[in-house]
Amino acid sequence: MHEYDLGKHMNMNNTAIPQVLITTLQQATHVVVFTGAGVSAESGVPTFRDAQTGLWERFDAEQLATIEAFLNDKELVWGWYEWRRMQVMRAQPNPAHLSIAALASLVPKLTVITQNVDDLHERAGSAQVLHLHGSLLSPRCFDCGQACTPPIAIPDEPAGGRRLSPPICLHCGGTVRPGVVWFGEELPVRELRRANASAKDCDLLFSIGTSSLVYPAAEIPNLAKQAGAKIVQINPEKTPLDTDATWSFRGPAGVVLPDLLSAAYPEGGCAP
Ligand code: BV8
Ligand code: ZN
Repeated sequence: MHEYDLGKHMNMNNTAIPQVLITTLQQATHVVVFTGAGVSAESGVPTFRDAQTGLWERFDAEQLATIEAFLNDKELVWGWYEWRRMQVMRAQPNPAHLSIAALASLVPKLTVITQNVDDLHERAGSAQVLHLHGSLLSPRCFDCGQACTPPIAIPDEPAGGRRLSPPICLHCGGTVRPGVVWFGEELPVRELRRANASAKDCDLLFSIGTSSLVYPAAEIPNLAKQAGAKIVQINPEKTPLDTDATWSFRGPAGVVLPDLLSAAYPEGGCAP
């Protein structure tokens, strides 16, 4: 595993990008970008494992992101998701999202796979994003599965959040739930199948801003590696992927990705 070192290709943000990675990216026919909550960190959206605050500070996210937590206290859990949705709607895509969107016009084929439940990739311009863990913006009925449009008005949320009653399904009168995949729930079959197929087909996979702890999503970089792809990890912290990554950049995605694009595409690359 190559940890990037300064000095080789100094450029605007002083990030060193190895020439072999630049060439690998320039010659790639299919690039996969696999993201986690860290890619939205520089947009001000807390990551999944950041300590909870306010009303939820006594919980781990993993305790709240379960069907049991919702059935046990719908108002507490629905309030958490609405508070998170409001944070996302107030956030803007950051240079990491914009670089990933720009990459689509710089490589022959790009597949974006995300574990995130925000829409910042889409708002940055990425298309056909594969959401493995659902979305904050697609609540559905707990009972009949009918899609439910999220409440339009963003409540003027107190900083610490608040308990909120989930909406009632207009189709069957059941309870609306967040449109995310909870722990213990199956991932969407179509998205996971397409994500796995892309991982096996690509020649270069970026794993960006994920602790690489949640399965089966965390399997995706390994599928790519086993199929012969090179793996680039971008994360300020160490993760279990360190041993399998070809290159690991210990830095924020919003700095490393623009550097990488400007090093690989000095003419075409855009500094988002
Ligand atoms: C299932 C939606 C079975 C909800 C989420 C093996 C195989 C299969 C399952 C399991 C298995 N082993 C264990 C399991 C069970 C479980 C699991 O994986 N548990 C873990 C904790 C061990 N998996 C499941 O339950 C899955 N379901 O397997 O069902 C089944 C099969 C058939 C039929 C029925 C059932 C479901 C998992 C999905 C759970 N839902 N999210 C919500 O959001 O509320 S997962 C949740 O974690 C988020 O989606 C998040 O994206 C995901 C991963 O976290 P990260 O994205 O990595 O975020 P995190 O905060 O952890 O890390 C952020 C990283 O960013 C850090 O490393 C940080 O250093 C870095 N960073 C910070 N700033 C920056 C940065 N990086 C770059 N730049 C920066 N600026
Ligand atoms: Zn219903």
